[in-house]
Amino acid sequence: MPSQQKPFFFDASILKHQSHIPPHFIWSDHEKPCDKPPPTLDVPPIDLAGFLSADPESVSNASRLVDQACRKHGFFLVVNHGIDMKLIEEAHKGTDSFFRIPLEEKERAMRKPGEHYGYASSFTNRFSSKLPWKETLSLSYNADNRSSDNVRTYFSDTMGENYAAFGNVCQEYCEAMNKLSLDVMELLGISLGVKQDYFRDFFKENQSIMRLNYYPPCQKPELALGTGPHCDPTSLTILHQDHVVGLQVYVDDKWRSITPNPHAFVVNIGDTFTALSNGIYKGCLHRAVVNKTTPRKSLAFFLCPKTDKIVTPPKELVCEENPRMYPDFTWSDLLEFTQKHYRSDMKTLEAFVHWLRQNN
Ligand SMILES: O=C(O)CCC(=O)C(=O)O
Repeated sequence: MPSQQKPFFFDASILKHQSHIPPHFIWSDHEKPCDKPPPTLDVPPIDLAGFLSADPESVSNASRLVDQACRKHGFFLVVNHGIDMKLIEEAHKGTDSFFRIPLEEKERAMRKPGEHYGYASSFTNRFSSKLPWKETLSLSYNADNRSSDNVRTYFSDTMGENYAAFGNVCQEYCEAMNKLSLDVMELLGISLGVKQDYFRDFFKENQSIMRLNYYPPCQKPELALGTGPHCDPTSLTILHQDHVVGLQVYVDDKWRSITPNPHAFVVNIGDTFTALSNGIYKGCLHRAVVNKTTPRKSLAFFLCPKTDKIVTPPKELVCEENPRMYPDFTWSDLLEFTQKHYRSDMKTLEAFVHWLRQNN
């Protein structure tokens, strides 16, 4: 459980040069990154354009590959996804510029206690050990049409009009991720053998999160982690990495690297979808490592249900051989649990279910 001591101040522009890193960032021996980069994981690339063309062979191939990957480890790649490369490049460029501005300026968007959006570093973190070597900017995206401008507005309101252009890029990027994640939900509906539109409809009014991750160089990369080992508590993560290696996934009791590919999105199942699939699809333990010389960026879109929607599996996924594995809950309950009571790790879902049962 979290230690609630005073948080440590993280100014990346200073820390990235230090050869002695503060103890708050040092992980225990069994959790430290491997000495050499681990072998890569062969993640199946899913041809989304083929799937969306409704060509029977492409649909059957895509759903078979997704089904195998999600039963085993919960990770796959999507290629031919239709997202404009220029938009992806602009999102990376804007992210780079944002994190390079002085700390005082980034602090205008500082995440406030109890909120899950805004600028955060270990300075704002509620923990004081095993701190992640990174800075983040989290944005709240609401797919509901009535408030569809929320990302753009957030930037102008907190950072001022100079950030309007980047606000537009992030708004557009979220809208593109919203579309892509609903397409993937259709694929997951088919691969799980429920109605094709079931999960697309479930997530239509999603209240999701976009997170820009920035990992400054670290002079002791063998002691620190950019992001500690965790499974995402959200439903589906769509991640775009820049060209710098860093993402690792734990499969078959080993850490494996996921090689960056500018034309692909890395997709992974989160705890909420594991519960929705009645435990059939796994969320996978992953982490990010840092390096001595090159900053690394990743853009993560976390698809989440509308906060008050009941997370319960469709009846087709519950049977005598596979009885209900998790109680009903809402995303708002799980979000509260991870924001106030628990630091996301590989056991979040288990701990959450225990907490729910104790509190009901
Ligand atoms: O940066 C990465 O590759 C992983 C990021 C991640 O796991 C997260 O933001 O939860």
